[in-house]
Amino acid sequence: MIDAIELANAARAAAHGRDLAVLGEQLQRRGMDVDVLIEQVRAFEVAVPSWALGTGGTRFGRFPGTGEPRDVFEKMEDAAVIHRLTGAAPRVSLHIPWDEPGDARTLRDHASALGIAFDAVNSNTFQDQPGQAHSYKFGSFSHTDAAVRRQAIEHTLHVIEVGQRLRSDAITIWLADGSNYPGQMHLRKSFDRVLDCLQQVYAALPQGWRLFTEHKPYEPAFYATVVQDWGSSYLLAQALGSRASCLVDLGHHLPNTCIELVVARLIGAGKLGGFHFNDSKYGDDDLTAGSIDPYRLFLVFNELADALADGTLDSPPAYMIDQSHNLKDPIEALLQTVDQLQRAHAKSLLVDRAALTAHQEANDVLLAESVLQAAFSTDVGPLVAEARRRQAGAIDPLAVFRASGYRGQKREERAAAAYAPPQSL
Ligand code: RM4
Ligand code: MN
Ligand code: MN
Repeated sequence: MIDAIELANAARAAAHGRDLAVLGEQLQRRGMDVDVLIEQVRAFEVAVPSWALGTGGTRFGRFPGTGEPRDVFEKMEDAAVIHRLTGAAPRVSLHIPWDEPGDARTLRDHASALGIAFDAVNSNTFQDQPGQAHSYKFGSFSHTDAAVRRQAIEHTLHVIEVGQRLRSDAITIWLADGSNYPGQMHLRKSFDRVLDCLQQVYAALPQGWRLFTEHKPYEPAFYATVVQDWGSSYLLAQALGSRASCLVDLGHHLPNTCIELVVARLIGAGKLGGFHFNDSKYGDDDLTAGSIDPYRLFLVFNELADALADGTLDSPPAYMIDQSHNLKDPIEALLQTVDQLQRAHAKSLLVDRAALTAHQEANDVLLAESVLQAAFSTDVGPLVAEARRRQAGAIDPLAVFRASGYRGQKREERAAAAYAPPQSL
């Protein structure tokens, strides 16, 4: 892949150089230094979710492609391809037990040999696992039965332990807990029980670890979800302590919610921990980031850029992807996603903050909005491509991936031989 990237970049070098020069000149006229921007885009990193490396599905069906990874070790190979091509995806977020590594040390070594490390680990108390003593049918951390709650806590502690062996330093907790009918669940007591369980997990959090609470308005609970909105998530993170913060999944908002406002509020409260990037049209659709509403994605990044520029945030929150690739090749979809995120991030850096502030202070609605539109409508393609090139990635990752024949090769390898797990397993 490395040779293929170099060859493809060389073939595109002249045209790319010209495009970049034109953009550089434009930006210079706007008082911006393209090299500084390129370095800022180079610093952007996002984690790839282990569960998005295979084809996803809906409750109506799943249509897997061929040559997909058969286990978490093969998922690391695919993640490494995404990182090599983009230079911006050096970590994987694991979902356990979906991607229970068995011997975590072996997985860490395998991943690290491929240049991949681990981001936040994710617990799963929304599905029953074979052999499990108690069912999560009526909840996990919110369950009325203390034995179920204990089992869910034990699982979460296990996920943290696996994460420690993988050298991860954060856990994301999304709970499906909720009710489908009025009266089914005591609305206040269920929340108190969730907080109590989270407090037990928080008390056991290893040094240097962070805990992210992730809210979601509905699904699978269709009447009342316990951690349904950013306010509930904030209450939990606040009650837990300084190492707990909120995770914003872009698909976890009721229609028309102003997500950038949610982001601004959490930044203001010092409780924005991280993101699950994706896009949606109706609900938690888990579509490719930037595919439906790229302006909204830009406006979210704009809040981050603003808070980083004025020092409200001293470092970016944890950037992670949470998508379900039902139709696209998962690697291709993730390459497209990273590119979209890099573009939104780059555009947010083009916002003329001094002008925006001046127009806001003067209540000049039109010019204030125009500042954002000027940044959003700039074609940052050459800038993002150059950032990737300097990261030893590809100017055009998707073209290199398609030309490499990687999926075809894996189709043969992964179909032909019976799967041989790495040796020490
Ligand atoms: C949920 C939520 C969680 C993800 C699961 C698979 O809707 O987004 O982050 O781990 O789906
Ligand atoms: Mn999520
Ligand atoms: Mn979701």
